[in-house]
Amino acid sequence: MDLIIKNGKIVTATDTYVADVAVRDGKIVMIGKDIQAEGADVVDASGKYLLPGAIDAHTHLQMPFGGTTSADSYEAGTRAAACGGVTTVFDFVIQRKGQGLVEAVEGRRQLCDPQACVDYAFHTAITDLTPAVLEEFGASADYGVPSFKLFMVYKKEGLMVDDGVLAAALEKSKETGTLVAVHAENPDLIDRRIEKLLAEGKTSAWYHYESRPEFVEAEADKRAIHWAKAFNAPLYIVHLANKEGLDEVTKARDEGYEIYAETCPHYLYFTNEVYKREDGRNWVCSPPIKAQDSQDALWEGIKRGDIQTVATDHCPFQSYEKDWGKDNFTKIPNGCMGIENLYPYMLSEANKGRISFNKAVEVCATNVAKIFGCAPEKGTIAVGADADLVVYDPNKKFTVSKDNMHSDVDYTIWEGAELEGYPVMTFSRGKLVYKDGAFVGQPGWGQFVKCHPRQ
Ligand code: DUC
Ligand code: ZN
Ligand code: ZN
Repeated sequence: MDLIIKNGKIVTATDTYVADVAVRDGKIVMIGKDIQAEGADVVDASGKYLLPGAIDAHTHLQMPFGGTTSADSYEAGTRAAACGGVTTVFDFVIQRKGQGLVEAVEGRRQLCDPQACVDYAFHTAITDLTPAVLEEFGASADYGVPSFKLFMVYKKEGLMVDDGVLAAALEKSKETGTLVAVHAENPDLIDRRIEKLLAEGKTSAWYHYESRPEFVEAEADKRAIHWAKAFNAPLYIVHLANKEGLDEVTKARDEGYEIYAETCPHYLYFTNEVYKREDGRNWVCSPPIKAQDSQDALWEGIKRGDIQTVATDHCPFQSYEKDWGKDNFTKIPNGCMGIENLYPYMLSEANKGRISFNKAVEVCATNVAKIFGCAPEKGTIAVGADADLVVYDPNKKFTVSKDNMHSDVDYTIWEGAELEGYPVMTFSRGKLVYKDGAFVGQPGWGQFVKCHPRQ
């Protein structure tokens, strides 16, 4: 035995109980009472919670975007992840025009492998769905990347696909056991609204929200769900932020369709009021943060189970880059940070009684592993699973500040957020990577997680 974590209150998506967890060669090998083993490191977790490491289903590390590259490298992003109790990140590979799917992933792995401080998996954002790429869905799944994202926006940026492409991908996904995810917003409305707002001299961050309000997102959610239903294909809507779209998800699920929805911590904590702030540009992301009624609906959706995952869409930019849009909101690189805040925030909400700890584990870890094919190795505490574990102190009070975060970005939108409880240790496959506020892991430790296609 290499490690025994004793007397922690183990929380999974379904159970809560006190026990010891024993780890050998990076795997959980025993769970029980009074486990003894000579030579093993022993951690006393009495009075603490022992949780599965979170899986961030949605990050953009070191990604060329918005005229620059997102500010967290794989090293910085996964270092911050470790310090926030995230032990696996799903990052997006962007397929270049003409590029094969496996080729795109292999290229990204070369960047990621030497830098990753925790384990990582990929979704591929398909920008060029040629017949050859459609035929490669199965090969990508066999390689370990059985999920694809399609952008219904970002026309000028060359990322957008049309409805024909979306429908073709959905149809193919069914045959190949893969899963299509969408960024849902209506591009034509956005472009017209931007043109009008700028012509009227409306250039502040608030108008980023006004250019793509609730109904702009809801229409695309409904359209994507329509196509998924038409082909009876599973669909995953990333970063859902509006009530009307969620209502459509709920309806489709009630009708028996396999529709999944993800939301993000910034949609759960902030409202569109942030865009009225002098530093509102820091919250500019797409879809934008919506009004209070959407936030309330998202929390209800989590409680009902109609939102299955909470992930970050971590895509930070430095202040000077956000400043490019001081006088024109369309020049602000889109994206917010959250990789280090996701689990502490959701767990703090659990600690305050808004949701159960089991629910926080379910949406931040277990459901992600199940939906994207890395269960049973990831996402829970069970014999045979990877020893990706978080020791959480429910009594530790924590105020988020740029100075106690571990990414490379020079500010945080979470500045001043007061959390009840905080992770005190993170283990990645049994290796301690974070302890009491400090990163203690190493770049290159993280491994590629080969995800399984759906059955
Ligand atoms: N939205 C963002 O805000 N940033 C990255 C990509 C995206 O869709
Ligand atoms: Zn997106
Ligand atoms: Zn994203």
